[in-house]
Parts: sequence; structure tokens; C-alpha cells
Amino acid sequence: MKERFAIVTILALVVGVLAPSAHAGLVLTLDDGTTSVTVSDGDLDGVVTYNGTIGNWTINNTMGISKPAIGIPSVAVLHLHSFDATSSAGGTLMITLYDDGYTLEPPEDWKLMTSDVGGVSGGTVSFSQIYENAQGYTETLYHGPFGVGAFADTQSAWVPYVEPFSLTEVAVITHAGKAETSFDLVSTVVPVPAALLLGALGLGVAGIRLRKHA
Ligand SMILES: [Ca+2]
Repeated sequence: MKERFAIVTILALVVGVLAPSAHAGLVLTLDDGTTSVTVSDGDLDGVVTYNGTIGNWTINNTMGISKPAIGIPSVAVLHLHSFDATSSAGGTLMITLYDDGYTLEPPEDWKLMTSDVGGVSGGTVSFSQIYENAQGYTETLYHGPFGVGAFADTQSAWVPYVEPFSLTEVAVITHAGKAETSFDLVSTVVPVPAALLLGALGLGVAGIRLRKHA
């Protein structure tokens, strides 16, 4: 647990440094501690991709997708998927996807943030999703760390109605040697009427428990 806390604290610190404070739009970053690659959404289509090498990471095929390519007026969606392979030297790679300027219709009092992840790792992987609204309120969901093999996880949290808001997804992959990891990380935020919040909270908690034990 201590180790997990240390990892997520480092993640939060790094994201705090990386996340732009002004409106920046969709940005994808891959960083192995020595080389950093940043891809911005220059054509504003809501899709950013990187396909190339980064140090010992010989194959990286990464795609980040956001509005207006995916999502609808009442559902905000941020999707990150990637295949990453190392040479025998191994290493640690951090992949960050950020977008801001999200607003939702209808503008209900509360929103439900949900984060789903799944994939197969040849080392260890951990993930986090950060919500931050225009008043500086933040909420972070964590997945892992997961070891070698298949993994899947779902986490949810309630966040207050303040818009616009940003979403950040962070993946950290560590390989001891020659290995491959692939994953899909999806974040959604939907508005929920305050009158339904208590009932939905109960159902939501039950649903989450059922899914985690499935
Ligand atoms: Ca684009």
C-alpha cells in the first residue's frame, strides 16, 4: 500500500507540472525520463497519434481521442490506447493524455466520473485519471499497479457541477527487459440530477462492487 501511495503521489506531482493551466486543448505526451515527445491536436479534430521509438522503447503506437471526435453533449469522453515494446534494456515510460474545455448538457448539480482500463502487460503498469474544474477542484481515480498478464479495472467518483473542466489520463509502464504492453484507458463524465444522487450513489456503489468481483 505504501508503494502504491508513493507511485500515485509521484504521478500527481508529475501531472501537476505537465498539465497546462490555460486552455491548451488535446495534448499527448510520451516520456521515458530522457526523451519526451509531445503531440498537440493542431487540426482540432480530437485525435492525436504517435508512432515511433523513444529510447529503449522500440515500438510505440499510441492514440488519444477526445471531443469532437467522440462524446456527445451530455457525455464527455477521453480515450487513450497504446502498444509499447522495449529492447532487452527495458525501462519506464509515462504516457499522458490531456484535454480541457469540457462542458456538459444538461448542467446538473453533480456529475459521475468513471474510468475503465484493460489490457495485457509484459511488466508492471499503473494508471490514473484526473478531473479538474474551473474552480481548481480535483478528483483522481487510480488503477493498479498490475503485474505481468491481463488486467482490467473500473473506478468511479462524484464530482461537483462547475464548468469547464479538464481530464488527464496517465499510464506508467515498466519493463525489466524485452517485453510488450498494450492497454485501453477510457474516462467518461456524465451529468446526474441532484434528486437522483442518493439513489444513484447506492446503485453505483453496488454496481462497482459487483463489477470488481466479477
Ligand atoms: Ca488531430
